[in-house]
Amino acid sequence: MKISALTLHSIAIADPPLRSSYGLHAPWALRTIVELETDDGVRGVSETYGGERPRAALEDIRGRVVGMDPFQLAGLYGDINREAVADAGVPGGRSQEWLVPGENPLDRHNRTFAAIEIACLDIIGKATGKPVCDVIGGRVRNRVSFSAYLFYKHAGGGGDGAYADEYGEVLDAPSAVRECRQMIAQYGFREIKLKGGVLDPPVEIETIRALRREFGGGVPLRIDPNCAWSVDTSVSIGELLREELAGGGYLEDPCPGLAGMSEVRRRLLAKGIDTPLASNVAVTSFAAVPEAKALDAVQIVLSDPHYWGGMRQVQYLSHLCGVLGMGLSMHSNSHLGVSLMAMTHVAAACPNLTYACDTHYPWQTAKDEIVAGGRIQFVDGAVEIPDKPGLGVELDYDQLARGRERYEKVPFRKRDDEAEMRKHVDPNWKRVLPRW
Ligand code: GKR
Ligand code: MG
Repeated sequence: MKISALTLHSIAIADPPLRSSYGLHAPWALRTIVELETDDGVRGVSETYGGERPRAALEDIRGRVVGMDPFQLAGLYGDINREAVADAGVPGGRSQEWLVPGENPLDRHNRTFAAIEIACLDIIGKATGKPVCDVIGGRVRNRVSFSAYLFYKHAGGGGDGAYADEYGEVLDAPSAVRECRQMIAQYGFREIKLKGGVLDPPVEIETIRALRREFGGGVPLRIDPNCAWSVDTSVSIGELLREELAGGGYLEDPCPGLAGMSEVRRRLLAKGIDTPLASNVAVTSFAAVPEAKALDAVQIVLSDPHYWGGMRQVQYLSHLCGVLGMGLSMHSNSHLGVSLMAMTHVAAACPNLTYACDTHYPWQTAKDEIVAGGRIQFVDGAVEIPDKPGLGVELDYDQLARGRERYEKVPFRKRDDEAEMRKHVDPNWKRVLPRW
């Protein structure tokens, strides 16, 4: 079996005006849909970051991919990563602090490989009649839980204005509770993540407290300010939210850098507060994991097949975290159903992944979904592994064509939340870390 064609579809999907410490989401998020076809007519698909650079990186390896056997992934990984070995040897040197996901040059090879690997695994699954999670070693769960991923947001549904604004403006604690109630009613989520680092800390503290009052102690809570707090602020918020973040919750990337997180941890432990610290910013590569462990800076690593180098690398990460006594969760970015299924399959095959995964899926709509049959269904906050080979999804080519048309109309080719913030909220806005 050989890959005979590689097709790239650059698409744009509506994205509401969500806030984070990076700034503001643009009305459109960009994605690339990767399609591979084999000489015997099997098609595999994956979804990755959008815009010019991710597409160009995939174009660069077209010659290496077309003609290869989709089962021979280790050789491809080696070839793509050859020049990245020196980068990977810099512990902590690949931090994501200042870069939106998908824009870290040091992840570029992992991102490119992942997009091909996932489509190849879809092909392998279809060729062998097995779901991807069983191809990569076997599932340890049939259903993968996701969390209600809350964002503070401005009013508006994103896109060209023709998208419904399901959640309205969310810029205080009561509206965040309302947003969460709506999301839980629709998807049944049983864990909650709040994207923080947006409003003054007292408002975010009150939001977490209000969520706890509303949903009770049985629903774990986590907050992720993407490094917007200083060490002192992180420690005092850790103290103030000690009860709310206990019982399966965590504090995600409160401040910049492993040294800062290590200090936060030390000072919280000294006060008898054992809230785990999680990260998808300070730890984005294998090289950073031992340092994070040695400093006790991070107790839970957020994996992501899109930039950790695909599904098998996430499984290796799961194993490494297990060996080091660290927990594993999963990070997300604005995405459609193909990414959701890739995340679901790999999460199903990671024994050490015990937290509900992040997903931005509620922020996208049926109007833009490119999976045949429409939106992926959640039951009780979880996605079930479909009883189908491969990822279990096919493309809707009409929807894909609409996504490509939208992409042609979008005036930018790269996510820039700071620029959006200046355009729509405050012309003088600058990202400052830490801000509080
Ligand atoms: O979508 O604005 C966002 C998030 O802030 C995203 O870019 C982060 O990478 O969700 C992510 C996180 O957990 O840090
Ligand atoms: Mg995060």
